[in-house]
Amino acid sequence: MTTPSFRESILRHLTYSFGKDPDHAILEDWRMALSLGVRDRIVDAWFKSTKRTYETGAKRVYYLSMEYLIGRLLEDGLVNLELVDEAREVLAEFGYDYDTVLADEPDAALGNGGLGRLAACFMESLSTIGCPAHGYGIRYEHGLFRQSFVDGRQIEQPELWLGQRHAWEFERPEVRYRIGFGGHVDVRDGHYRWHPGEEVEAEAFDTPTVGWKGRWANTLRLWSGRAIHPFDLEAFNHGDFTRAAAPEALARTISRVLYPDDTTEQGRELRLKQEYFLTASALRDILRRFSNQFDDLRKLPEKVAIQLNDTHPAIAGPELIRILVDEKGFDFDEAMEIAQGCLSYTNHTLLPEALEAWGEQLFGRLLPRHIGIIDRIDATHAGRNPSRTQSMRADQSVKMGQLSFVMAHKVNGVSALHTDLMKTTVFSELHGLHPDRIVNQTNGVTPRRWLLSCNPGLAGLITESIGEDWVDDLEQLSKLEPFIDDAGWLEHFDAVKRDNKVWLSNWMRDTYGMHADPDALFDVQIKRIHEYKRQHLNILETIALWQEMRENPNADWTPRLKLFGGKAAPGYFFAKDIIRLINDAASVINNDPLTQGMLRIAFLPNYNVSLAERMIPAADLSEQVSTAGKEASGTGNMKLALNGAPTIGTLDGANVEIRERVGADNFFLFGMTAQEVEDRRRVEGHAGLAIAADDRLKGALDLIRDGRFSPGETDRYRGITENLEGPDYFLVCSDFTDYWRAQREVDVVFRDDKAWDRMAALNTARSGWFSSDRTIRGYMADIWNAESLL
Ligand code: GL9
Repeated sequence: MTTPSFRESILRHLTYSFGKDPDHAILEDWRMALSLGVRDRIVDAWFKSTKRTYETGAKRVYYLSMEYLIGRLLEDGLVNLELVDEAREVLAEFGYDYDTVLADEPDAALGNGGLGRLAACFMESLSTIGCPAHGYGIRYEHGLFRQSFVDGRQIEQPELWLGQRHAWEFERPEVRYRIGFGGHVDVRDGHYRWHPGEEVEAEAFDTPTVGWKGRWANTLRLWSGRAIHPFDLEAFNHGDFTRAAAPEALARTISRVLYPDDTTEQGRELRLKQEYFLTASALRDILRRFSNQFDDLRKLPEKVAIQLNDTHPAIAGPELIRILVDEKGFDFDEAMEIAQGCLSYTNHTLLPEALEAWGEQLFGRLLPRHIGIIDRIDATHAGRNPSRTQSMRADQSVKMGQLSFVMAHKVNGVSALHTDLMKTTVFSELHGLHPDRIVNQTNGVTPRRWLLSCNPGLAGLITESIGEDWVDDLEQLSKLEPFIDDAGWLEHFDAVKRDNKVWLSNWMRDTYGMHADPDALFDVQIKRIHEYKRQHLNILETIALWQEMRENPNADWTPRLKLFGGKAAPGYFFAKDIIRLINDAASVINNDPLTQGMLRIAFLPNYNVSLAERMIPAADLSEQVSTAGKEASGTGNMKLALNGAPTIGTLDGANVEIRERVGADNFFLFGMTAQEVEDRRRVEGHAGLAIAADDRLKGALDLIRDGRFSPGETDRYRGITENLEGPDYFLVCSDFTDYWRAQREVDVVFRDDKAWDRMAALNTARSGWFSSDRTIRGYMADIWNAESLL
């Protein structure tokens, strides 16, 4: 069989998969035909990879995650298979613009933020490296909500990524598992048997994920909820149509929505059900695959590595023990050892409100067998934990962090600082008991998406300068350093950034009617809205700067555009107030004739992966201003540095390592260290002291309190001002003065074109270490003991 050319393949799909000829095809038909053309090639790579994994009997990696923030997939496939030029030509031949076709694809927003995006970068890197792997997750019908602004306020609408045709998945109706909840547990002669009171079916949907140059492809398997008896015919025949359809509706709710919350646990039964649904289906699938190939379950840790992406799939420990003991006849201790050999756990945050703990009532009602197993794990572990201070059962709750730690052979943090803090704070005692268990794997980002495809201008300049090997060996970017002394090269680098800024500015004008001057400094803060990330520190500084400009309008100001993007959890009212304040400040400041051309604010709505791909290449300055000790790592910080935006930031998360690598001279450091933060919190009235010592800060707070940005409603931002003047837990006031100082340093450097370009280019040249390929290699070596099959 001869492989058809890419062009033929696209046209064939248009005709035979969608029943259209080129004259009648609409944009979506072309997008789908192109996608299926790409998918065919991915499938070829996929089959080869699967075959090779079976033949070698290699160890497989399983990534269990409640979130995969994959965004659009068409460009990913085209870029990794190097089909971009051909695709562009074919589309042009039929009068279609490549970028318009790509933009027609909905974003798969099956995640909230960094944790979900990291999972997506990891899937791509696992394939690029050729590590046999499956990602397991939930096929949410509704991903993260769509955000819009009405009078500056965040409005949430349901996201319907499956509302249009989706090219990338294969439904696997033959792969279904029954997942139980509730019911009771029988004990007979010491043997336990769980009889669930309710069951749903999990059905698999597979998306192949291809790596660089199509050398390897793995599977992202997402589970969808189905009813076991989808239709109650008896009810229907009695005319009760609602009741007849109820079982199906109920079963489907389990995969209906992604919880739109990044930190606080909803305490909702459905969330716990989702977590068990994902984990139990994944484990069934993993064991079925293992048993097809091997016979002795004691060999499981040799052939299977299961990574828990945060505690959300922590029930994997007890579930695996349950299967081994209740269904396969192992004794408890051996089952626990096998499970520990397979499992490892990544902690993604130290925020106390994000550490999952379930009420034992709820947990015991939903998973009556598992709560017994957890008590047994706890008792077994108590041999090493006599004080029981780190017990997973305290205050009538089940603590998933402790459970994950005890059930894992390795536990990792996501940046050097975060890993150190894990050892000295939440997990200090468990770390004392298991001093070799905690390891660090600093996060990374895939350079295929976050440089090669999102920033073709810069990628082109890099390839022209050092060849294309950097794409899967990002540390080669260091070879750019000598070019940075070449004035012509640096000008080229500057021109690329400028083109990207012009592009974004045009896009903002066409899409939102917003004005953005490409000559201004594009100062970018894009991330979830949270007090610890301190978007309010940024807006306070903006307001203070505006005041200073008004007082001195003829001074030689560096023009700035403050760009924001990010969503607030729907129930997080403080964060929503921050959004509104930024938008309110924008309306006032953007319309002030006195500061026109000097200062603007733009909050782009509905921040998602695709918007990030547009904003990051155009950024001049990266805002990473979290309270030190609170941001576990950050990954946006890496994407921005890689794309030539120096950071203004605190010594928090991976900022620390970014600064070490790009050099202190190429990073605008400010603020207290994690230790100083702890000390400062103990200073009584710290916020008041900071305000009294800084007239600019005081002036900005006064303006907000006096209703300058909320005419006719002076108390609109009372929540914010009272918080900042009172408890100010995140120490916005105490870090303000130093932040202001660092921002003025930015102003000075930015006005020296050469100096700025150098700094920006050095950020790119020295960010190679932040590739997720490096991170995955670290996991393979230190945690999974897995090998590449390439
Ligand atoms: C997070 C951390 O807050 C980030 O600092 C980190 O970079 C990522 C990935 O490790 O994980 N943990 C977490 O719960 N979220 C993170 O971003 N939140 C969301 O994903 C919304």
